[in-house]
Parts: sequence; C-alpha cells; structure tokens
Amino acid sequence: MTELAPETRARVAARLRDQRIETASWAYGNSGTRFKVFPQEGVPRDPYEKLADAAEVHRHTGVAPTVALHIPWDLVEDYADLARHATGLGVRVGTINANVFQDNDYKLGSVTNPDPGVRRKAIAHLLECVEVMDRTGSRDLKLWFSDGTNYPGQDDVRTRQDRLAAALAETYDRLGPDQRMLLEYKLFEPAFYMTDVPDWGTAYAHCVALGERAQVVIDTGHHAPGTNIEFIVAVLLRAGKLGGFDFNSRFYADDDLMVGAADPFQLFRIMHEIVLADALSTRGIAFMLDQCHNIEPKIQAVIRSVLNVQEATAKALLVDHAALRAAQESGDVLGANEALMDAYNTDVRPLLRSVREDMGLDPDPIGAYKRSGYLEKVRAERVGGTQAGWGA
Ligand code: AOS
Ligand code: ZN
Ligand code: ZN
Repeated sequence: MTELAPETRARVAARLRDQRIETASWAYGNSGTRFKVFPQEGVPRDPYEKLADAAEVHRHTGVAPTVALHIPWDLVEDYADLARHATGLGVRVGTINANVFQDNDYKLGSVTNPDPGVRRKAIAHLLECVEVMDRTGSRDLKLWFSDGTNYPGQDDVRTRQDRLAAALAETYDRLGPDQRMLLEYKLFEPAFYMTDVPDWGTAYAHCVALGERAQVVIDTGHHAPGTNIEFIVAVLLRAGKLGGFDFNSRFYADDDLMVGAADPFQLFRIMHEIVLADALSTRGIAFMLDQCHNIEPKIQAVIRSVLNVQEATAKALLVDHAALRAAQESGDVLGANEALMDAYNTDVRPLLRSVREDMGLDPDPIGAYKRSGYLEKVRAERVGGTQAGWGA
C-alpha cells in the first residue's frame, strides 16, 4: 500500500476521531507482583487524583474520555460528587468493576461459595455497585469472579454454576433499563484447578440466560497460550453478545502489560473483526484497558497503550474489504492473506498524527505530555500515593 487515496484517508480519519478507549483507575496507582511493589513518585492518593491523571491522558489523546472505577479500591463518601469532579476535569466515570475477591470470607468463593451467608454478602456488594452506577451515571457493571476450586472434588461444579446463575440473575434484575452487565471470564488464577467462569462459552451461556443486557467481556490476557482470540471476537459479535474488552498484553499468564506490546498483530486481528462487523462505534462495545504499570511511568504508559489501540485500529480500517472478499470468494488463499498483511504493514503513524492535528491536539501525545510538566507538578504535590489494589 502506497499513498492513501483521499477518500480512504477521510473515511479512516473520521472513524479514528470517533473511537473511544476507556482507561482504568487502577492503572494510575502503584501496583506490582506478589514479590514487590515498586512505588512511583507522584501517583494518586485518592480516586479524585486518579481521575485527574486519566483526564491528562484524555487531554493529550482526545479519545479516552471515560475512566473505569473499581469498588472498593475507589471508595468515596459521595459518588455523585466524584462524577461531578470527573466532568469538571473533562472526563466521565465509565465501567464500575466489582470486587468480591479480597475478603477473607471469599476463600472458597464469593457468589459460588458453599456458605449461603457468604454468597449473600457477595451479592450485596454487586447490588451496591449498581447503586454506584446510579450515582455516577455509569452504564456498565463489569463482573470478574476469582471463584473456583484448587482440587478435584473440592466442590460440586454444577452446584456452583447454579449459585453463580442465581447471583447473576439477582444482580441483573437490579439493573436499570440503560445499564448493562459485562461478564468477564478467566481460564485460571487465583483458582488453579477450575474457575467458575473459565471461558467465553461459559460466560456466553450465562449471558444468554440472563437477557440482552448481559454481555461477555474479553480480557485479552485471560486465555490459554495460542488461543485464537479474534475467533472468539467474531463468534460473540455474530451472536450480539460482545460487550467489551479488557485490553492488555500477556507473555505468560495474566501479565497485564501494555496492550499491543506483546503481540501487535493479534491486536490488529481483533480490531479487524471489529471493523468487519462495523462495531467500532462508541455506544456498543466498551474498549477498556485493564493494565498495571509496575515498572514503567504510569500516565505515559496509558497514553502509549491508547496509541497502540489507535494504531491497530487504523491498520484494521485500511483493510481493502472488496479485495479481501474477492480473494476469499475466488479461493485465492494468498491474495486474501495479502489483503490483510498489506494493511497491517502500513505505517499509520503519519495518518494518526494528522488526525490529531484535525482534532486540535498535538500530533505527538507522549512528547506533549512530557513537555507539559504534569508529572513534575504531581510529583511535588502528591506524597504517599496509593496502592492500586493488585499485587498488594
Ligand atoms: C482479573 O484478572 C480481571 O482481569 C479483572 O478484570 C480486573 O483486572 C480486576 O477486576 C480489576 O478491576
Ligand atoms: Zn480484566
Ligand atoms: Zn485479568
């Protein structure tokens, strides 16, 4: 692919201007592994400051106007006030993430725990998260359960599925008409023998049983090595059950590294399925980042991640669908593959720079951020920033 035709450029640029990527509050706080958390200077001391950092990302990228919160990592007295604070900074509260995994009671599970009292406590937290959504104007409740077992025979698989279904149904019934439930699956960890929602099929089955406002969320780090994630994307899109992504990169397990860092080609293949299904628009699928920046500077890493998603999207938008379809229908295996690779191998950075200029932004968001003096300012102002929650 050489020079872009003006119509192609205009079409792709319009879609890139409209793209939205949600950042996560926990990405801005200190995080680490179970071995060590390396604190960074200037990290937020409370949810208000996390929103300020997210607003800084949006200021330089123009495409990250919402921030996912995590309850209770982002516990505040007054959520309506937090939402107003966000608006004042030019961002909004995005997905609300529930936490039923960091309490001693949850040793044997939360909503699938054998003890009905523990299950009730977990469901009460999920309902409380919907309350937070009401107060913040958030659309999506994202549910990830650490529930599972470590040893064969530890608990009954089908009974646990029944308990899970009951908890999901009670929570789903509490949602308002414009609110959605996003159910996230994960193959393993912290449970090692069996997770109660290990894969997209299990999540899908529960979402189908619940109703149309229950959808599956794909965390790109939650699969076995070699899993064809874009296939899952295509199948869920076809079924109208893809609610969102938790983007990140993995080399080994659930590494939560920057999206597009480990396998930019995989990210392109995912975005290709999204573009093919015309599913890039802002009100449908939630494109979220679920990452932890343990050793790299956090705000800069989030900006880099947003740019990585934009670059993969731009390449996906450049796929010549007519050429691709013609090659597919005529059985031209290599021609079809070339249609994809042509787009993937295009350097889209000049196009994205010009899109940013059209949006009134600096074409180089990372350079602009570094020159802004924001990090120096928060380093001086903030002492004793918080732990993100992971790796504590
Ligand atoms: C856990 O592995 C999942 O990726 C969760 O989506 C997420 O990281 C956690 O709930 C933080 O909100
Ligand atoms: Zn996730
Ligand atoms: Zn994860």
